[in-house]
Amino acid sequence: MFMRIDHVAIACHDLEEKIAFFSETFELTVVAREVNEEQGVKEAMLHIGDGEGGGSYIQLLEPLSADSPVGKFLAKRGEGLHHVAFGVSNISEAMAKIESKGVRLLDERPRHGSMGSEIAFLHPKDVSGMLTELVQAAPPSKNGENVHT
Ligand code: V0V
Ligand code: CO
Repeated sequence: MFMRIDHVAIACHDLEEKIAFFSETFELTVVAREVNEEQGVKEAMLHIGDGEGGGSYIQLLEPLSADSPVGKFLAKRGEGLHHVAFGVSNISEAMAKIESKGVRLLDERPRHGSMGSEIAFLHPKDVSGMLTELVQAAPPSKNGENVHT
């Protein structure tokens, strides 16, 4: 069901500061930036890998408000690893299969994610304390433009 690790997400107070740190320290490139009102985040994706066949990302998350998921996480735990996202080919099918095994879904239906993806979260308490995200990537666009940023 899981084809790859899509991204590892880090909660932070200051997105620009963390972008500078990760891109300079690890020689990573920012490939997308987005404000996602529904998820309550301002985020950036830094690409890892050889650029062929998708690769994976570090996702940096700054909360839009204190009462958002990432805002609450920062208040409670401080900066750090927030979630791990796995790539699936069919998110609705994966959600149904996972739910049938007794794992609680935090989303009843897929939501809009970074770079045109569809995403859904699983309850961390049912996955050994790991907030887990499913990602169905957007189909590759013909002209290479990301229409979702
Ligand atoms: C909370 N808990 C976590 C956690 N956040 N455990 C592991 N990792 C995390 N990130 C624990 C928390 O310590 C509590 O355990 C328990 O879960 C319930 O947490 P809570 O503080 O009472 O509840 P809330 O209101 O903070 O909700 C937590 C959940 C919420 C996970 C339900 O954050 C959520 O719905 N997250 C999914 C959406 C999301 O995170 N969006 C932002 C990323 P104890 O203390 O009771 O033991 S958006 C994104 O990734 C995008 C757009 C993308 O990839 O494209
Ligand atoms: Co994510």
